[in-house]
Amino acid sequence: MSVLPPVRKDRIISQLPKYFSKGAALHTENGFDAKVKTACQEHRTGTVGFKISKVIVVGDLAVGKTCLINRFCKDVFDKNYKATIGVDFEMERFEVLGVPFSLQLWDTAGQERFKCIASTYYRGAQAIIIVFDLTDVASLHHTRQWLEDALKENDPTSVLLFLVGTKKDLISPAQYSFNEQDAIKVAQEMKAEYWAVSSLSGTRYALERRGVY
Ligand SMILES: Nc1nc2c(ncn2[C@@H]2O[C@H](COP(=O)(O)OP(=O)(O)O)[C@@H](O)[C@H]2O)c(=O)[nH]1
Ligand SMILES: [Mg+2]
Repeated sequence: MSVLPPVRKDRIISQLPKYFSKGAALHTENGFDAKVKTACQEHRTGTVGFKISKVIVVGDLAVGKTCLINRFCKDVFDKNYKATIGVDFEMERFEVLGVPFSLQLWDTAGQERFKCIASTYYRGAQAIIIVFDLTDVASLHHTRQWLEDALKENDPTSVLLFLVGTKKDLISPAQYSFNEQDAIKVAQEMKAEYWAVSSLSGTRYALERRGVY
């Protein structure tokens, strides 16, 4: 039997995280469903506790996908980080209402440069994070194509979609507000949840905005 370190404190989810923008959110409930809570308490979650969910991250080259994964997994921002060719994913362990849950986060090893990502990268994803650079409007427009490619290998009815704008630290609040309207429109069309982040500062803007942080 392998002995795993305890799940990190910030990976213990006991409350449903709130959406970033109500106009582009996958769920707008305040908490977990009573049935889910009861099932977790009674350890009636079936195979969920052994489940590994595959999350793929797609988007144009240099929009900040690797930095986003590094900020999320290691809470660091390394300007000089380069994805190691061949090392494909990071594993993150969570505990959701006391039930173990693992995320396998796949980073591209730079293949997006050639727009020919291997189907094994896309295949079997439970969540797709489509990333664009808030300072580069073309990268937002390209997100539709990235999604289309990723969905060819997945079941569109069961996969969760997130549209994430990065490098929020590089634009003024006025410019951001202007760009956000476009981004939310794209997210709504995709039926994706929209987030805006900065991997450099690590700030979770939505939470900051709501006064949580
Ligand atoms: N200012 C700023 N720069 C960022 C941010 N995220 C990424 N970058 C920079 O954008 C460039 C591309 O990032 P990278 O994660 O390698 O992009 P990828 O090709 O999509 O994986 C690098 O020079 C990063 O330092 C951010 O939140 N803020
Ligand atoms: Mg990268």
